Amino acid sequence: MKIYFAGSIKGGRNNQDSYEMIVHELKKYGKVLTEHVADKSLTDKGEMGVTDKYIFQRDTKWLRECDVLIAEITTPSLGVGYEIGYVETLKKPILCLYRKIDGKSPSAMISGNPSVKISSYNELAEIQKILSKYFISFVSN
Ligand code: 6K6
Repeated sequence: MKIYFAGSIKGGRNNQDSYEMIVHELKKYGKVLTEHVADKSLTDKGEMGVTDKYIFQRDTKWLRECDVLIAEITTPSLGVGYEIGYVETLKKPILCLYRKIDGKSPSAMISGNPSVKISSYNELAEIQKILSKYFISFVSN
């Protein structure tokens, strides 16, 4: 299974620890196309040595190739929102995770969207259970 993991880059790297945990867990279920999104050394300045055009073409190709999109949406990101919309038009499954912080909640364009499944967590340790439950139902459907 090819998994596209989406997480904020230019939007801010405050939740990078969650991205790392999610990618660690996702590797149990398939090939993560976008492991670099969770990389601690990647800052909100982005990847060094590659152009924006290259990133757009590579990432949209991966979005067309993937079997599922898993997005961490706690830190709002234009890029992640775009990726969710792009995959929705391809009718692929989408799971969004967000961490309950300071009473903030995701955009209504995500939480009100019937094509998107959303799960919230308080602690990083909960991520493992959320993903295992999701992929068990994914395989049985
Ligand atoms: C390169 C040079 C300067 O800035 C960059 C940005 N680098 C990126 N590298 C890899 N993936 C990216 C990059 N920028 C955006 N993305 C994709 O959009 C990823 O798949 C993320 O899920 C999402 C992040 O969007 P922003 O708007 O938070 O950057």
